[in-house]
Formats: sequence, C-alpha cells, structure tokens
Amino acid sequence: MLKNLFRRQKPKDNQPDISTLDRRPSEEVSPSPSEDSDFSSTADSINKKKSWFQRLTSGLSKTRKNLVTQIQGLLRIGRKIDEELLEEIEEILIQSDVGVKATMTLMDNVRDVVKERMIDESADLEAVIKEQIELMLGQDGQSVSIIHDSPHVILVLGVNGAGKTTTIGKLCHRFKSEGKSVLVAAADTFRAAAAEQLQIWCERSDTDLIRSDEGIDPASVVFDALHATQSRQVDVLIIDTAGRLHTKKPLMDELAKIGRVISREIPKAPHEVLLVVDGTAGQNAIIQANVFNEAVPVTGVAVTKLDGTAKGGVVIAIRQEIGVPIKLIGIGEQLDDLRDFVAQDFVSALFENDESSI
Ligand SMILES: Nc1nc2c(ncn2[C@@H]2O[C@H](COP(=O)(O)OP(=O)(O)OP(=O)(O)O)[C@@H](O)[C@H]2O)c(=O)[nH]1
Ligand SMILES: [Mg+2]
Repeated sequence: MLKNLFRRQKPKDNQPDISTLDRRPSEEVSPSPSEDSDFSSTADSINKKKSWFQRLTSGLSKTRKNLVTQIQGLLRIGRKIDEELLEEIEEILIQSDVGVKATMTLMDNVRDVVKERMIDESADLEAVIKEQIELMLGQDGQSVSIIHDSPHVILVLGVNGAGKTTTIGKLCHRFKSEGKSVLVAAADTFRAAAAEQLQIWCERSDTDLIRSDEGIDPASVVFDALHATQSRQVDVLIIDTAGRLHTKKPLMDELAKIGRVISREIPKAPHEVLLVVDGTAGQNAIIQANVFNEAVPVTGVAVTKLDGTAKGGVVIAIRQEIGVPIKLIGIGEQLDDLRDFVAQDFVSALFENDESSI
C-alpha cells in the first residue's frame, strides 16, 4: 500500500505518459483527433526527451547494478526492517560512491521515516529510499538562470577534461536561444589549444570570444573581458578557466585571484561559480569539489558525461558534501546535450522505472 503513495502508474509501452505532462503546461497534449498535428509535434518532442532520458538511464546502468539491484536484493517480502538490514544498505551506498557523509544523512532520514510511518516490511523500503534521495537532491530546484542585472558573470571551474569548455559551448547555445547576448572569456591561457577549442564551440552558437596569447596571466584576460562585457552591454559573460589539479596550490591560488578580480570589477559578481565535475570520476570528484570550493565558493555543479559509464552515486555525495545544488547535467557531446538537473528524473533513471517528469 505504501508503494502506491510513491509510485505513479507506468505509461503503456511507447505511449506518452499524459498524466505526467499536466505539470508542464507548455507540453500539454491534446488527444483530440482534430489536433493531430499538434499531437504529433508534441509526440516528437516527447520522443526527443525520451532519448535523452534513455541515455541517462543507460549511463547510470553500472550504478544501478552496484547500488539499486544490490539494495533490491536485500528487500524481500517477509524480511523485517532491523538495524542489521539498514547497516547492510549503508554499506552498499558507501561502496557505490555515495560517500560516508551523504549515506549517513540519507539513512538517518530513512530511519526517521520508517519510525514515523511505522513501516516494518523491508519490501516497502525501496520507495522510502527513493523518496529520500530525491528530497536530498531536489531541495533547491535551481537552474543556471539569469536572475541578476546584466552582466551576469559565470565562472566555470574544474579539473582537466571534466567538460568545462563543452559545457560552456552548450550554455552559450542555451542563452543565445533565449535571446540573450553572450560573451565568453578564454582564461585558460596554459594551452594554446584551449582557446582554439573554445573558439570552435563559440562559432557553433555565434558567440563572441575574448582571448589572449598563451602564457598571459588569466586574471588579465578576465579583467579585459569584464570591461568588454560592460562596454558592449552584454547580458552574460562566461569565463572558461584552465583545468587544474586540485592538489597544485599555486594553480588554486591563481583561481582565487581570478575570483577576486571579478568581485573587484563588478560588485556581486561572479553571480555563478559553476563547478564542472566528470560524472564518471568517482570518489576523487568529491575531494576535488571540496578543494575548488575553498578557492572560490561554488554556487552550482554541472555533472557531465552522465551518458557514459557514470558513477551516479557521486551526484548524491557532492550535493551533500559541498552543500550546493547540482544545476546541470551533460548527457552527450552535442550543443543541446545539456539539461537542468531534475532530481525526480535522476532518481527515476537510476531506479529505471520510467517515472521521470517528462
Ligand atoms: N559523452 C560525453 N562527453 C562529454 C560530455 N561533456 C564533455 N565531454 C567530452 O569530454 C572531453 C573533455 O571535455 P572538455 O570540455 O574539453 O573538458 P575541459 O574541462 O574543458 O578540459 P580542459 O580544458 O583540458 O581542462 C571532450 O572529449 C568532450 O567531448 C558529456 O556530457 N558527455
Ligand atoms: Mg577546456
């Protein structure tokens, strides 16, 4: 009975789940035959969304095997909920990259709910665990949106290869399609190729780029870009930084300097400090997140490569560890393979029961 509280009916095979659409008015479906064309365009958009959801589901398949399937194996009808069972679940969570801190918080919450609702059948625990993961991840519900007066400055950080430049390219595409003017600063002056890569992404969305020569102090590129942003009255400035090992202190100090230059030139900026994390990286990503957060306080996280062999537990760990929302997910290498993070979609993809909000 408890399950019914948390589960909605699965849509029939290949049919859009119309019941889930009414929460998003722009995507409402009219089943009326007289509105066939509307229906088919909505169906197209549902198919497109399904395909990104399927990519997410398949990217999370390894995590599902390690985490969900193992937990499900413990939750048998007839097995009572006791401390031994809860500890076994904890162990699985910790081994699946959820990390000790997030596991403890999650399981404390699960224990409270079990007590409150007087649940004693282990078979009913899965719904509670899902519900509590979703609550932990979805408490903020924010996206990377332009809420400040222009210019809105977004500083992008992360280790080498995390997906910073790719995410910036996708963000430019998003903002430009929303009618915003965007400028990008190539503050990765370590590698000549870095600005080239950024240039290619900027050309895809017809976005201007401020760049300088290799080896120039990145803070000076940022300084120039901030002034260009103000004189050109641009809505959004996105700053790409060099990937750096979080263990290299001088590099982290340089990042802190970039942060200081931005705040000095534009009060309240940067409005967003976006940490880009490789979703396939595992536990190391949590350590990185903490070190970057100390250099420049992070306001949001983008988890990339969730279409790859992702370690999905890290998403839960990072949220808990640095206490900032996961705002974006990358699910491919194309311009529109960037999605706002929606806790319900993530948890549905993880548990693979097609209950996403699409
Ligand atoms: N499958 C997949 N690949 C991605 C995603 N995001 C980035 N990549 C790939 O990851 C690789 C590294 O991406 P970059 O954007 O260059 O990473 P970076 O953080 O800018 O790297 P550095 O500039 O070296 O620090 C590239 O091959 C991207 O195509 C994603 O969401 N899915
Ligand atoms: Mg880069």
